[in-house]
Amino acid sequence: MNIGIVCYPTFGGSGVLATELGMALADKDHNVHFITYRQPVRLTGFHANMFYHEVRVPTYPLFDYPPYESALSSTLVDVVKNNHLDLLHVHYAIPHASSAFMAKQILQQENKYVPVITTLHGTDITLVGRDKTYAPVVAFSINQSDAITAVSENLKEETYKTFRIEKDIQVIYNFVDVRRFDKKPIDAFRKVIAPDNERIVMHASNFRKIKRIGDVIQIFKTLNEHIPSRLLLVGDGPERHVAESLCRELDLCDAIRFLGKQQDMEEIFAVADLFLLPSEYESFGLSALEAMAGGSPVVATNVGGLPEIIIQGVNGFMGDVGDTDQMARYAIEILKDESTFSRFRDNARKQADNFDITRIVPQYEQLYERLYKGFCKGRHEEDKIA
Ligand code: GMT
Repeated sequence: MNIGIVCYPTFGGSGVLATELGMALADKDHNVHFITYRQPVRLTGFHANMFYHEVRVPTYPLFDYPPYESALSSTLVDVVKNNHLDLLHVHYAIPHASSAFMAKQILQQENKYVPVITTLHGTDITLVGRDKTYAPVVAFSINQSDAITAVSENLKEETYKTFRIEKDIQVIYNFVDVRRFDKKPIDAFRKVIAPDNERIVMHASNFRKIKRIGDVIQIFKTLNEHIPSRLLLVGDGPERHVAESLCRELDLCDAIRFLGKQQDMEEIFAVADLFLLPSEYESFGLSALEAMAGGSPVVATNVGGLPEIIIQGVNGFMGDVGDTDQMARYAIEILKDESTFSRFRDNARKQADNFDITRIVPQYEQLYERLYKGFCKGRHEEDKIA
């Protein structure tokens, strides 16, 4: 099939998932066209079946806000027509679902039909999407999609609670390429970070308020008082300066390393012993799944879709939002001795297997097939009537 993928090209989970999906589909002989305003961060290397189309958003002195949504719709029309795309799969509703709807309408006027799939990722529903500035457009464009998927049962429920959605939402969980993440740690890297064999704890995110970076540091502080440890903070974002100040205030600068945005996440996950994700909300928590694939148990909050991947006391623990003492106790429980730690570690890897790329990507392919066939049938019937 010829598939168009629209996503944010940044380090956020929705862009990562969309890029990994596109690369997996290209490996399975589909032609995949990424349509984004910048090359997606995880889109690396050459692939014969993969194409990249940049959305150019020209500026003009009149525009305080260049109209990205219109530029995206026009680019979609162009790419669909010139590359004979069979469907468009947009990730993150805002503004991708409404741009795709507009493109579909334009194409229909020229008797070209292209089904649109919208995958909901999280804050497009639970935070930004429900803001009344966007809500009517979000609800309308989701309802206009030919298929809607959500990355967890929790997000599906949240979507039905937030908007009047008249269609079925199919849950297709996020996935991880277990083979890629199951790496041997690079000894030299471990030695540099933890020269005295300290435990290595990790957090990775876009450092927004919802991630509660302060809680990551507080949990780490208590853990480090009981079990000598080092904390790796991967990523960047608006809360980074808050995190840096807190490290200084708590006199933890020597124990915490800010690694910034990183490409080779699997190398970093491989040296980690524990992953922390004390977020206010996570629709799924893709970074937690990638951590598990790398063999790290997870201590997180019991919110959103996290209970769908973390099994309490088996591959990690969940505590209440903000209860850093409890989450620190959980971290200590996991790392207290080698046999407990290795049990958690094995269970984390086993759970990642349940979300392996080979199990999840076929679900998207089946959805594409179903839609494509339905669309062809509809078109055929319309032709007969005409
Ligand atoms: O908030 C982020 O971490 C980024 C955001 C995104 O859309 O890029 O992530 C959301 O989508 C991810 C991929 O489906 C999920 O794993 C994250 O849990 C979700 N984030 C939130 O719900 C806060």
